[in-house]
Amino acid sequence: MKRVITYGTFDLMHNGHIKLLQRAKALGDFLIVGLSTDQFNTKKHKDSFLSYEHRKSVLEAIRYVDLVIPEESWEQKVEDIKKYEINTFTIGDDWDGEFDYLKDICEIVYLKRTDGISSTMVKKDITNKYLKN
Ligand code: C2G
Repeated sequence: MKRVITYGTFDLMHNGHIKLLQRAKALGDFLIVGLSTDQFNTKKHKDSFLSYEHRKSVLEAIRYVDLVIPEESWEQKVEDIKKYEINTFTIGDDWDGEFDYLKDICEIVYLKRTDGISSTMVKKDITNKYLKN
């Protein structure tokens, strides 16, 4: 069984996230998602609209996702890869090169980021559409 891991905030799930998860799963047989906790989001200078528990329940309902674990620090990736016997680490190429230090313990795949959509854009569009009137 080929095991894949990826990490992210996955706020306000959109097709950029879905396409990432779909391609991540296609890299193996079992996909683990390290989901950024609300506390870790603060360290990432990210403010997710939905709570960790809400984002976790959405991810767990997606057919490509087999397990969701909390992402609480930048440093946990090495430990996670060893603990879950990961073959492949993958993430969008907006992170290109940032995680090459993992190359000694697993394969690294940077997947093309989907253009034209982001959680930030969704938040802005909702604001413009519903709060301006
Ligand atoms: N993504 C994508 N296309 C988009 C938006 C996001 O492919 N239009 C990908 C990102 O590249 C990432 C995943 O979807 O691989 C989750 O995106 P975010 O929730 O923005 O994750 P991020 O804040 O980049 O967290 O330790 C790694 C970090 O936790 C990654």
